[in-house]
Amino acid sequence: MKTHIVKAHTTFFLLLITLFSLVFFALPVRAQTEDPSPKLEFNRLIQRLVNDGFQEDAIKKIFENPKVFFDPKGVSLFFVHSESSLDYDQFLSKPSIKNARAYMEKHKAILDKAQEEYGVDKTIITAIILVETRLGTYVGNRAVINTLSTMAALADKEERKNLWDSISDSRRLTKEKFEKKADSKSEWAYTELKALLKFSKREALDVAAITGSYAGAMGISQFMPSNALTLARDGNQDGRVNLFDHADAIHSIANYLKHFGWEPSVTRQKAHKILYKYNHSNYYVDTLLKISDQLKG
Ligand SMILES: [Ca+2]
Repeated sequence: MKTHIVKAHTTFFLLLITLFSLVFFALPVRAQTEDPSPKLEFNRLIQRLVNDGFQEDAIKKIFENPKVFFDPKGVSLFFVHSESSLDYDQFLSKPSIKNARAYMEKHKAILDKAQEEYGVDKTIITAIILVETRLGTYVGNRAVINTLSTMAALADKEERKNLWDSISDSRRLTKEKFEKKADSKSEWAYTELKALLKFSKREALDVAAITGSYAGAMGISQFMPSNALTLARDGNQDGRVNLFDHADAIHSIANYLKHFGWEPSVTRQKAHKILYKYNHSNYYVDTLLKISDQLKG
């Protein structure tokens, strides 16, 4: 009987110890994974946004989301990306032009409507969609908010040092060039981040779920948030601007080109100048014009 009680006591204590250990060791782990992390890297950025008029609670909530994080690896591409590695000629291949023709056929009604409404040739709209996202099939999978927030956080010297250290192996640039780029790009990213926050709020989108290119360009048209905010259009007239929808993307591109001076009788020289705004590369613009010529023929 006594042995039985002792055994029961021992079992009870063992159970207690096990339970205690489970609670004691499991809690901090849970806390690490489920608690919103403080994300010290963004503290100054959050304060700056609040100073600039963004609602503190809403901003803090966005940055508490586990999907929103400092992403040095992602933005390192800004510093090592080189245009010389791009191959735009691939878009002039026979299969590529054939795909573009099929796209024009599939979206004929929308393209015709946009061409008529904005006076922008549908072949140039299609050329942009082909080169930017392979006709809407490659829209990028990086969280735009992470790209822009990380880049914007580089306004802070400490965060800048973290990034410099983390890209030390892949960099092909001097510290001086890096600093210069970080100066200009952090301000640019801050402006785009503010636009992204306004755009997602206006369109009632989950900002953490918006994906894009390494530079933060979004959707089928690869618009930066500042352009999305002002120049994007609701092509399918469902009351929302969704750049991942073909009708909205097509109308948005047409509106963008019209905004910068495109008209039905646009000269080649003027067309070049307008398209250069979309992407600052002569190689890119020449390719677009060649694609457009082929699609006209
Ligand atoms: Ca729409």
